[in-house]
Amino acid sequence: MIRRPFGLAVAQMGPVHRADSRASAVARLLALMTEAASRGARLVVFPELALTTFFPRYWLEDGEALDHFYEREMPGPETRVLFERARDLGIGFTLGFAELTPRGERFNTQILVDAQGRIVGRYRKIHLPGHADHKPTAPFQHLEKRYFQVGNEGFRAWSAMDARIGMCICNDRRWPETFRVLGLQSAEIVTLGFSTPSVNIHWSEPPHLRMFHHLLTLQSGAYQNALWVAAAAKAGLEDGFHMIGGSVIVSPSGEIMAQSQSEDDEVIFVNADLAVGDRFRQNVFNFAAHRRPEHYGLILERTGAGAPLGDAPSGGAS
Ligand code: CDT
Repeated sequence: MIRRPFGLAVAQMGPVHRADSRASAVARLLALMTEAASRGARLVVFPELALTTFFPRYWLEDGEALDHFYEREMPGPETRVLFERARDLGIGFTLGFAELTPRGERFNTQILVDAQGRIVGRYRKIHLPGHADHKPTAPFQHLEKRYFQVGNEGFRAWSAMDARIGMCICNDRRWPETFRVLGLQSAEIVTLGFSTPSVNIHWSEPPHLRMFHHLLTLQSGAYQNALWVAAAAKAGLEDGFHMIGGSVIVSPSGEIMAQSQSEDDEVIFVNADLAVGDRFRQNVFNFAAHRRPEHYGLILERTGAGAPLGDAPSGGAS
């Protein structure tokens, strides 16, 4: 089978502190983009909420202190240079940021920008973790349910840069439906920006499971849907709050082909052969040949887990 090489880079960011300016974040993104291009990347993946600190950890009243973290236009005065540099370097990118629309809607958003500097795709995060209420005794907040609405544009893949590219954000990776809906659009690459606190505020999770589950979701999502996954962390200690690193590029085999070594700004790169996905799509996960959606009805009918179907009067073995 003919190889289909695609230069794929992930740009991890170290901490962005609350007092750091947009301009300093953008300068770091430009340096990472330039390095990715010099290594042969056609696409570089940036983290979730890459332009600011991970502000959902703070309880903020409505008003300027909160609005400060959102972008009202994209590109805007401070981000336009990213689009111009991408066009000059001939590299595409994905970028995560907080979006405030003209109608006042707030989304946790990621855009796909092609090598001509044009926005060709937009994803608004669907699985919003955390809570909406103030938890004053918690070590920190996770207020995505307060600061963002559920994304209203679905999971979509786009034909761009000679590939089919889908996007998702952080907590989305823990839900297999995310990757399946993108796999059913023949996505070849799924990009993901993430910011994962090393402490789970919901329960006393054994610390080693944080990285294990992160990688498990990406590797299984890649394998079960025959696609490349490129995942970019915002990592390290942001004003004393720690986030895991573990930026990776995963092959459709489920193998990790590159992984970050630091919790700082760092580029990882793989010359990804998209034909590997073609082989897995044809020989292992040939959806058209083997899927049985007539038996998957509960996935659409139920949100939470309910009673066993076998308990229903007609549900027992005969
Ligand atoms: N940013 C994000 O989605 N983080 C979540 C943490 C959830 S803990 C409340 C994650 O799944 O990594």
